[in-house]
Amino acid sequence: MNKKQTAGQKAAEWIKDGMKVGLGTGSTVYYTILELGERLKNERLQIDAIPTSKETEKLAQSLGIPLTTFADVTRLDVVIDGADAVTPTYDLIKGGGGALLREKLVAKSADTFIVVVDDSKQVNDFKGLPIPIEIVPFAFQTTMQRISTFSSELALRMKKPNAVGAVNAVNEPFVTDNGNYVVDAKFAHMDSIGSPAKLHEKLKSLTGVVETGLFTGMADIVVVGCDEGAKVFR
Ligand code: ABF
Repeated sequence: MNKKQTAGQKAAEWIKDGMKVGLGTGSTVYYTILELGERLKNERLQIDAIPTSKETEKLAQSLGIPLTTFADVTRLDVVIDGADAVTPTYDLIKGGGGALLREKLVAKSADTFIVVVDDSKQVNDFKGLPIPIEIVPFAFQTTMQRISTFSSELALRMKKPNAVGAVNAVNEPFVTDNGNYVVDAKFAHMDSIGSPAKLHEKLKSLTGVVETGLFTGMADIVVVGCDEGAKVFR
């Protein structure tokens, strides 16, 4: 079993009968969703799930996981999602898959937020790591310029070439499920900015920034897949 699978399957244990569940995006929570699909086949498990992306919605539908929306559910019992980086104080970088806005909305609506990662995601700090920032296309150049005044490096995230490969490489910005663009910004001089929470506030104060991939002080449990198995930090 690979480390992602170890973490993802372990996290599925927190899903109990009757729960409203947020299901995240990415290759680690993928195993949580597979495990949930298996459990639905083999036990009496009444749950309703809100997916954080169209990708997760399709996967959940294919496994027969009952889906709901925030039109019918205001609070979730638990959300399980991946991350790009986790610090020892459980601050996260999320959004490598471009789903950061819905992921944060779902995470903030849940009583328990469980993060699933393999041990390669554990970092001491976010210096020099790309932090995804969702911005409105209407004035993305201006917004990028304002971010660049305190970012050491930033790039508008582009669409990946399709499965055919580079021949069909497109030169178009990646567009989120919400119709916005994503900028990946690095902040090598984090010390001058202070904590990830302060950086998040500074970025959110820029008109045009919809949300950042900085999830600070939000994670309740972190499940880390490693060679020895799944380690649970709470
Ligand atoms: C998603 O999981 C994103 O927020 C994050 O970027 C991604 C990590 O994916 P993986 O588990 O595939 O590394 O929730």
